[in-house]
Amino acid sequence: PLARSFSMTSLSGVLPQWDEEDLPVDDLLLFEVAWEVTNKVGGIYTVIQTKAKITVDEWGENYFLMGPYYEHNFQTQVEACEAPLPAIRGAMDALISNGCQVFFGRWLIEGSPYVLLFDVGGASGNLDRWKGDLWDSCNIGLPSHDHEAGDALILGSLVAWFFKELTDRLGDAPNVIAHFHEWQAGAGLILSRARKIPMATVFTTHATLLGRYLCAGNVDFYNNLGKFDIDREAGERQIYHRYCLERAAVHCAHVFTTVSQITAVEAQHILQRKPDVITPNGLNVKKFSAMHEFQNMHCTNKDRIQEFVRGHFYGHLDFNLEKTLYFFIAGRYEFSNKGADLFLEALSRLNYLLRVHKEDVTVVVFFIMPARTNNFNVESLKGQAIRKQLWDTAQGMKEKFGKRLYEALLKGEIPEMNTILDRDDFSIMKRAIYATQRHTLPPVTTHNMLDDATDPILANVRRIGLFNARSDRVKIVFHPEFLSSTSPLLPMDYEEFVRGCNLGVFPSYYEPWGYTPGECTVMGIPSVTTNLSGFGCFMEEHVSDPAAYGIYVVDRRFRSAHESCSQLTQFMFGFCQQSRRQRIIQRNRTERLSDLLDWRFLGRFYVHARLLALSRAFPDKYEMDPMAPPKAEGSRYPRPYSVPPSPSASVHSTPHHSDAEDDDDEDEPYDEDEEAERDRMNIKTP
Ligand code: U2F
Ligand code: UDP
Ligand code: G6P
Repeated sequence: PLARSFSMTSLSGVLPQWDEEDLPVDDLLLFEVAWEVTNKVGGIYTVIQTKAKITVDEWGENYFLMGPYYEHNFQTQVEACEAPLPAIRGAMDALISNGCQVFFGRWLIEGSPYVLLFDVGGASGNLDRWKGDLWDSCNIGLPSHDHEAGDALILGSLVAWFFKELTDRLGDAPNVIAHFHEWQAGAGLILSRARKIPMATVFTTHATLLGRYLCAGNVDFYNNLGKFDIDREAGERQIYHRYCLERAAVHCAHVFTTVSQITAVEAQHILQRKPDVITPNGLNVKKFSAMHEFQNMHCTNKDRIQEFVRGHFYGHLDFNLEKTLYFFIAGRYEFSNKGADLFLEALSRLNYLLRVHKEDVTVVVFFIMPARTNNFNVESLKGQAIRKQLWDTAQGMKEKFGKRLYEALLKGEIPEMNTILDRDDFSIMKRAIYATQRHTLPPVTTHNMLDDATDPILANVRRIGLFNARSDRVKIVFHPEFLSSTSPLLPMDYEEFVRGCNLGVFPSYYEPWGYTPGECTVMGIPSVTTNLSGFGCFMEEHVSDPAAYGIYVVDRRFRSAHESCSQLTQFMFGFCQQSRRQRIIQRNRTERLSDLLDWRFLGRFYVHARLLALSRAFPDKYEMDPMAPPKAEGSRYPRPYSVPPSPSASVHSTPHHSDAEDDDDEDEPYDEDEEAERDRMNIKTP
């Protein structure tokens, strides 16, 4: 049993408590600093990039993103231009005349925000001096072997220097808000505050360094949150200096925020400050003009995945592709943090259940997690080549057949079907079929793995024995590289792939937010998440019956690993028992949750954090009434009106649906649009 004592109610006060008036953005400048501005590393890039549009809509020309300069990124993503404000140009010139390179332009993403990028490599000659400055201002010393921390300090020193030059030139107005993300940007905040630069500051953490390390090390994290000797733990993992940067930044900020309630509790213990505001991660939800467009997109992309499967499983296609479901997990390869361990265990049980219940469903499961490889393996490439060859053979025969049929019809005859193709044609077809014989099982991985023997996914696949045997109802495909539309194997980009799948499975143990299930949601693809992920908790809080909407939340907090695994297995088994029609209805519901994840709603938490920071940095100018009554609760989605409380429960309570019935949409008086309309009217709008 896990963490029964772990309570988060104490943090409900972190939601905005005041009705925000619009910020006087014309009299302000907003800067957001992050290592991932124009530079994709992980989820923070997604935060910054998807949020840009609504921030530009609000702030217009007064919004600037700051990050590291990389020549390649600049050339491919940024359109250089002159900075609009004389004060910004002046501050840039001050740095440039001292030998540091600063670049300005528009980032070519939706919203085209301004970016200010600092050449970290070019300024590395100053590192030792800046290490001294850091030590003098806050007694944090950086070891020479940690280049990532060194780079973070260089960026921070350049940023703080820029802000000093800028605010000197601006004087009293406009006021500056500087919002820093994650410890890599933290040095800029620490130095700015040590130098008493007059600006309002916000710091957002997207995880805690120590939390990530402790969880990856198989520690019972959530039951022991209050008990860790944090300094010693950081020291033992050789991240003490990084931890100090992170913690100092947290305490220097006027306003401290994090991405979820669960990470707020973690931060309170690990970083020793309670977040002032929770700033959940949103998405830039593009609505598709046609109502059911995303259903069609599911269908066409699923066909493309199916083509891959036809090749990969050549010679073993004794399962019905019409009754095959596609599940996947994707993300950075943190085996246990991302819950791949639990997933594999549950898949082994699912395989057993599908076999004993003699279900005719087959599940093909993709693991998309980058590991060290030496390119695609021969067997996988051969599979696709054979599929292509069969396709070409079929096309050739079709043409011959068509031509002879045409000739016969011209003569007024109906040809003898048995003789329309000759002996040679049959030989060609037989040879093509013989080529599909194989003496090996379809491979579990698509690449040559460098650490084959020790790789955790492969090691566990060996242990549970899921080797893609004919009798297995669960088949595994491990693709240890992010997807790309230029791949010779599975030529799809990630978004297309997600759309084509039936279920995303993300049973994370450590996940401050977790973008992957949210991305599934806005594409109308159901997913599994957990109550240890920020996203999962957020959905449980805002949706009455998440499972009915295709969001399955595995309880990893109050149950043992064994119980969580059983629950995950039941979710997946229940999903497999749904008819096609039930899946279509479920996808419609899933997609309806999109509004909840849209920055147009979630962006207001950022607005609140900025106002709070202003009121603390410039109390005379920006007032906030701390006694104002709490604002109304956020939006909440009720249970869908029609039918079952949850589709998996419905399997028992509704008459069995056969796939034959699925094509007939008239057989049931069901109106999805009407249901949607009723749901909408029940949402307390944000
Ligand atoms: C969080 O994801 P991130 O994309 O920020 O995760 P990483 O890019 O892996 O970075 C996390 C930090 O931990 C450090 C790393 C970063 O500072 O340098 N780190 C490390 O030093 N050594 C390691 O072996 C592993 C990590 C979060 F996890 C998601 O749930 C959120 O969705 C996302 C966006 O908010 O932020
Ligand atoms: N992702 C991707 N290509 C892939 C698989 C995943 O670009 O083949 C992206 C995915 O869209 C998501 C990010 O990687 O935006 C993972 O973010 P998440 O918040 O789930 O985890 P993090 O890496 O931040 O811990
Ligand atoms: C979409 C399409 C349907 C298709 C279905 C497949 O809804 O509009 O034409 O039959 O997807 O769904 P499935 O859950 O079986 O992948």
